Amino acid sequence: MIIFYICPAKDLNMQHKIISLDEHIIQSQRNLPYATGELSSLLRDIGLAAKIVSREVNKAGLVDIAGKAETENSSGDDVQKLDVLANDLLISCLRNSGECCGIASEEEDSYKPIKNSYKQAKYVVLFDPLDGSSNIDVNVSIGTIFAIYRRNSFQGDCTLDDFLQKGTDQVAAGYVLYGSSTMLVYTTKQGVNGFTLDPSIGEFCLSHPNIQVPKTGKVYSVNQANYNKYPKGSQAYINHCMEQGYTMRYIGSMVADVHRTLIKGGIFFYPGTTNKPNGKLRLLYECNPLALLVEEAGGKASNGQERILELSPTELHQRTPVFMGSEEMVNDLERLVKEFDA
Ligand code: AHM
Ligand code: MG
Repeated sequence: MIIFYICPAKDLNMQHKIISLDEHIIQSQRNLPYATGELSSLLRDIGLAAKIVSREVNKAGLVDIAGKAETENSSGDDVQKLDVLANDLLISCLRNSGECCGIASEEEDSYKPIKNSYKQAKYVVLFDPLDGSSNIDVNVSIGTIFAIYRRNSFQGDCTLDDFLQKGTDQVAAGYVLYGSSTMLVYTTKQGVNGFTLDPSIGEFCLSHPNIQVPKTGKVYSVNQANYNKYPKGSQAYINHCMEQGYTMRYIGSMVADVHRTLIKGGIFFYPGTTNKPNGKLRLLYECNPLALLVEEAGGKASNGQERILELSPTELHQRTPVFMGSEEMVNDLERLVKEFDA
């Protein structure tokens, strides 16, 4: 859909061509000679789910919806009511899309096949429906993260192997940030584009075309309170950041911290700790999709030794240490990890 946006007040005589998310998805599909439209349709349905989740997040303070749901997810974290709602909304949008044969979610112990009576859908979707859940109750940015893969099983119900693919096999990935405005950022491996939700027309409009991560930056983002639990290499890198006079920013919502890193440069990291050697963040639906976006935008994403996207997953809810952002900063980190944690 092409929208001509009439600017208010002083800009009354100016008309800007706004490119909506749906229009962008369709245009990108035209660049792929063998595209069938199925992935585009799936992405549009995720966009729709994002708008509904955004609406619910924005009224969280108004209705009795925020707060704990008195359950724990498979990783033992408290589950908030909005997490459950976002999870259910995404599943129902993906079920209705007809293009998705299975989902895996941070909020589900196991993957869920989706049956389609009229066609054999090609794609599986992995997501964290509402990441940064400890920030829900305090009106701080949270996000949805998603990764899309082509199934590698041939027929019938999808299998665990369809989900345990390397990050390099993703066909698309993205996130939705529920912040001071709602943004959807996605890639189909043809660059990274960001869209801001205009609530007055209910459309995601292209606001950040072709996002590029600056090669270096001056912001590091880590939970420094865990310093004494980090391996020597990560400690040495934090010391290096302080010696260089870098600024520290840590929101505690990975989507928001990585979004800032994509736009302004810097490094976001969550190393292993003495009690959790693989850290906290999940490979399949947190680290891989964000690593694909960061790499597609010219940055780097590593577990300290190798590319996040090259890791071979063995479990749905697997965790990994993660370091991502400006290439030069991740290179510095990797050098120190090699020197101190060999
Ligand atoms: P969640 O999936 O339970 O919300 O946890 C993931 C979040 C990330 O968004 C964030 O980077 C990290 O947990 C913060 O963890 P910590 O409070 O240990 O620093
Ligand atoms: Mg999460």
